[in-house]
Amino acid sequence: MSMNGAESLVRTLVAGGVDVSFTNPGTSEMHFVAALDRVEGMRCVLFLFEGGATGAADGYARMADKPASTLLHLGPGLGNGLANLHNARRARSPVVNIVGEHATYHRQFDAPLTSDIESIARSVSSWVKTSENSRSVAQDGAAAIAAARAAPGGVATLILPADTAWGAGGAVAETPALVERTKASEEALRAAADALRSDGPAVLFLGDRTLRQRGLDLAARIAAATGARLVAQVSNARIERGAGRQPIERLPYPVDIAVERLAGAKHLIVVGTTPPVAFFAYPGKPSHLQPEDCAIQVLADPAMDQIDALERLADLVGAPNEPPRLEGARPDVPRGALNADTIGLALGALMPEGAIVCDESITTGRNFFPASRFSAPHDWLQLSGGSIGLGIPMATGAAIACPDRKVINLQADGSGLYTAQALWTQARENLDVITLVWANRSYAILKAELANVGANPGRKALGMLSLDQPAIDWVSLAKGFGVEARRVDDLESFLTAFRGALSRRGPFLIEVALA
Ligand SMILES: Cc1ncc(C[n+]2csc(CCOP(=O)(O)OP(=O)(O)O)c2C)c(N)n1
Repeated sequence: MSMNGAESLVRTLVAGGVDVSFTNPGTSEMHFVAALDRVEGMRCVLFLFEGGATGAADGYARMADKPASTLLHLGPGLGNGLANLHNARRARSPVVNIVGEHATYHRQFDAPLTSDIESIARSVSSWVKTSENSRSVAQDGAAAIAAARAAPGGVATLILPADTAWGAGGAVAETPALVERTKASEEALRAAADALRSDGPAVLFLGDRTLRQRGLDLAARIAAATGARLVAQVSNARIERGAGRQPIERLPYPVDIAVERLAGAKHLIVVGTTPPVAFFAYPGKPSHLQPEDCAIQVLADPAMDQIDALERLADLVGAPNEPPRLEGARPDVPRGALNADTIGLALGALMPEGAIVCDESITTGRNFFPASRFSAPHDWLQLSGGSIGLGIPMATGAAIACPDRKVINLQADGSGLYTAQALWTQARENLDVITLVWANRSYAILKAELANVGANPGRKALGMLSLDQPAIDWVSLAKGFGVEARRVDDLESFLTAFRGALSRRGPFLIEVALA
């Protein structure tokens, strides 16, 4: 069948399992948009800012375990989407990142939207290619899917000159099969087992696939046999947790407390992540979080088969066949004042089974984790790359990946304002997302950071961290984007509003007054 390049690409994407496209297109992508219309099986979701589309692609990939595509408009559109592609890269989310470009023969004329797209793409992409013609574009699309899915998962940027889309002679290409992950070496396994058996406290430092139920069960069995502690990074792409699942502690964000948590550790066995480092350098504080004399063994890096490594390690250390059974109850519905502690308890008490928690809480959520230890089983997704403005888009993508599950987005107000227009996409697609906005009307974390870096803030410096003049009205904002909303300023009304939002479907936003 003869078709243009764009159509051959869309058909290749669908055949390769990429059947959602998060888009903000322009003129150079019009043939792709037209092809989306002609091809069955591709769901297209419009965002009003590219950071929404890229953050949604991240959230989608974390929950679907496969890539969606984006569709962005040349270098400027890609630039707008870059911060959340950075977060996707840090989460090791597979993303087929499609960027339109001027027709090949037009580029030489340096038209207004011309820029060096490949250079912009490179900093966040594991694979970058500009298609050359309409006959090879489908092959490039198949290669992009394979590259995005290649372990550990990454952003594959396919740049699509307009004439490769409208030119004729396209044919559907087959996506190459997934390459199997490499296995941990016998040597690394023995070193890890020796470390676990030797004197001195050991930490199993876990990330990526080991934070799903299977990995955590294995890790808990190893811990039961060896006394090792299970610890995860500050921020993780996805943790499966709640009743019936094995708990894991996360390193805290503040350097001093993180260093304290790892104090005394003699061995750190790393699986599915990299050794812990501080988010930032601070005068007089270390960059590494583990003690100087702590030996590090990397058993399996994120690209490797982490579950196989844990299975073999469990055998080697003679781990019990079953993980420990841990009994506990979710917290009671709290009473009293509305603050971060009571909100954490309310979440722990009311979170429904299968909830997907998207956590961009920043300071308000620092202590939420323990209260949901025994909540109904759920997933917890964090801001893995530290680039704020992910929460609302990530929740949107997660809701598209898992339409039968409740998404609860824990959203700090300052961060939410980077990409608030993704609420409109939630309304347009009628997605089942509750957004809880922590309206402290400040960049609270940065007030603490001023002190941490040893700066001496004056009135002007503090003014850079306040969002209260004028106060931002989230209820009006949400309603303007078509999302029902309500503001609460005491615990009773929070509980009523949250219960109400849980009992209905569709997007709802609660502005929680914390200032
Ligand atoms: C893209 C990006 N821009 C700026 C920053 C710097 N930054 C980190 S936290 C923060 C403010 C967070 O404020 P808010 O979301 O309201 O959370 P709070 O600190 O009040 O809990 C800023 C501006 C960042 N991390 N990423």
